[in-house]
This record gives sequence, C-alpha cells and structure tokens, in this order.
Amino acid sequence: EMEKKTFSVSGMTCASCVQSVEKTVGKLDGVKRSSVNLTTEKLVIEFDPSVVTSSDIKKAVSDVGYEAQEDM
Ligand code: 9UX
Repeated sequence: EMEKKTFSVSGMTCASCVQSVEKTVGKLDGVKRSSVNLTTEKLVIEFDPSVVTSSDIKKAVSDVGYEAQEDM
C-alpha cells in the first residue's frame, strides 16, 4: 500500500525549480503523488515503498540540482 513521506529540499528559489522537482520525482515508478511547497521548502510524496525508496527520491532530487533530506 501507499506510504506518505515529507522531505526538506534545499536550493529551490523559483517556480521552475518547484516544477522540476515535482515532475522528476512524480515520474519515478511507484510514486503516486509528488507535491512541493516553495515557501516551506517541503516535498510531500505518496509512494509504494515496495517499488521506490527514500534513497531513490533523494537521488532523483539531487540529479536535478537540489538536495532532499527526509524529515523525521
Ligand atoms: Mo531558475 Mo529556479 O534557473 O533555481 S529554475 S531560479
């Protein structure tokens, strides 16, 4: 079943950054929902943990030039 996780993302300064992170993460297999709030610098995802991991998410965010850290 689906799990929900929040990540703090650093480096985003504009609406294009937001689009880029949301789209990149949203395209990963197993990710059902990907939503970024620029003001809070949070990324919320709904995902299937048997398909995609936190580490995959962080890698995808890093590949587009930002840094994601999982909130505890
Ligand atoms: Mo535009 Mo946002 O180059 O980093 S995408 S500021």
